[in-house]
Formats: sequence, structure tokens, C-alpha cells
Amino acid sequence: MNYEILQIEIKEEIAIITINRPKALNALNTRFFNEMDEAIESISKNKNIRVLIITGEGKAFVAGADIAEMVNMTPEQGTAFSKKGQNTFNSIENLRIPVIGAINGFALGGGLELAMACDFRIASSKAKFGQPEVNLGMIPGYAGTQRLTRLVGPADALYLLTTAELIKADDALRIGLIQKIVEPEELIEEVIKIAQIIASKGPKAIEKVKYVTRKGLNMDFEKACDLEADYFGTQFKDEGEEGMRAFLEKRKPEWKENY
Ligand code: DAK
Repeated sequence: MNYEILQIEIKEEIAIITINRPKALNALNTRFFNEMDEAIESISKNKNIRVLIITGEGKAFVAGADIAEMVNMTPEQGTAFSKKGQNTFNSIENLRIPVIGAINGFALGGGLELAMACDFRIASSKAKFGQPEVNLGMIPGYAGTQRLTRLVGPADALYLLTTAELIKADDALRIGLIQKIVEPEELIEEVIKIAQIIASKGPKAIEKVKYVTRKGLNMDFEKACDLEADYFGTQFKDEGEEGMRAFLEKRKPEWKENY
């Protein structure tokens, strides 16, 4: 596919997707979803990539779903548009490698929903967050009601969902919506450093810890603990033996490159 909206860069084991439609504050349209589906599929097939970073160009991460594209939709088209976006965001969340949101500016509506499909978020001190759909007589359509509630709890989620207030990075940090705030000019550099730390760990351990954490969220607690025990066990042969031996021998572990 010829990408028009996304820029994809691969730096060693780290992939960076930049949403580059700054004139419309990176608003999400059908073209974006088609490109993102293709990008995620190709990244999922590339076994050399260990971490994905998603960011935006200009003053917005993403200012929401494209209001100009949505304005004339019928209810049936709206539901289809919503399902399409949900599927794309689910495929980001379900990617086998960690996905970091580098939130450079406005993350509003569908933009915050995209940010929440990432595994965690590092934000510029200038970023702003909100679910302003009710201003437009709408509600979130890309699982925002669900992911926001699971991330910050029902009271903070409903505060944001019903007031449509835009909050600053320090408030987003306080409620657990983001994990760290950095100066705008240091954002990408800092997120790449975090990605490099993750990429230095056992690749199978990283994949499994993401899978068990995510999968367990939708399971009964005891069954989730059984899942963890199973994956813990398999990791002894996959990487644990080398990792623990390296510790005792006071050397760096050497992870297998390919599986
Ligand atoms: N869609 C389309 N264009 C947008 C946009 C958006 N969400 N946000 C900004 N733009 C465009 C503006 O129209 C403007 O275009 P021109 O006039 O230059 O052609 C350009 O980007 C620059 O924006 P501003 O001039 O407004 O820039 P400011 O710095 O003054 O203001 C702002 C920045 C982010 C505060 C403001 O642009 C703003 O309030 N934007 C709208 C934010 C918003 O309401 N976002 C939530 C969108 S609703 C569903 C599926 C999904 C959803 C709902 C239902 N189903 C299918 C059921 C999700 C909905 C949303 O995400």
C-alpha cells in the first residue's frame, strides 16, 4: 500500500508510526484505518520488531474521528465506522509486542481511544486529553467508554465522558491515564529510550508478559492465575534458563534471536 497518512520508520528493533495529517489535526478517517490495518499486519509479521511507538505530527496526537467524514453518516454507516475503528484498535492492543503511545499534543475523542489501545502512554507536557463526543451529541465509538473505565475507574471516566473537559498532562498522570510526562522536545527521544530498554529483555518474556496481562484482564482471577502459571512454566526452557544462569555467572544474558 502507498501510505498517504502514516509514516513508518523502523530503527533496528523499534518501529515508529507517525500519523501525519497535521492540517486536520490528524483526525481519523477511513483512509487512516485502512493504512493502520496494513501497517499493523506488516509489523506483526516482522519478527525483528520488538516494540511499536505510535505518535502524531504537529500540535495533535489525534484530535478525534474525522467530523467532516462522519457528519453525513446514517446510523448504519455510523455503526460500521465504529466497528471498523474498534477492530483496528483491538489489533493494536492485541499485537504480540508492546505498543507505546507517544502523545505529542491533543488526544481527543477517537485520538484518546487510539492512545488507550496502546499498552502505555508517555506524554509531552503540552498534551491535552479528553472525550468531547457529548459536545457533538455523540458518544465514543471506538471502545472509549470501556477502555477509559478500565484504565482510570468509573468515576474519573464518567467525569471526562460527561463533562467533555480537556485535561492537561499532569491531571492525566494523576488519574493514571498516562505513565510519564516529558518536555515536548524530548518526547520521541525519551520514548525510544524506553522502547530500547524493553527491546533488551528476553523477547519471549516480553511477549508472554503482555499476553498474560491483557488476556487475564477479561478472565476470572483464578483462571488468569492458572494462565500465568502455565506461561511461567514454559518460559524456563524458552529464556529463563539462560537468564538465570547469566545472573549467577555475572554476565549479560544472550537471548535467542529467532523462534
Ligand atoms: N475532525 C475533522 N477536522 C478536525 C478535527 C476533527 N476531529 N479536529 C480539528 N479539525 C480541523 C479543524 O476543522 C481545522 O480545519 P480548517 O478549519 O483549518 O480546515 C483544523 O483541524 C485545525 O483545527 P482548529 O483550527 O480548530 O485548531 P485549534 O487549535 O483552534 O483547536 C481543537 C484545536 C482540538 C481544540 C479543536 O480543533 C477541536 O475542538 N477539535 C474537535 C475536537 C473533537 O471534538 N474531537 C472529538 C471528535 S468526535 C463513532 C465513532 C467514533 C466516534 C464517535 C462515534 N461512531 C461511528 C458511532 C468518535 C468521535 C470523535 O472522536
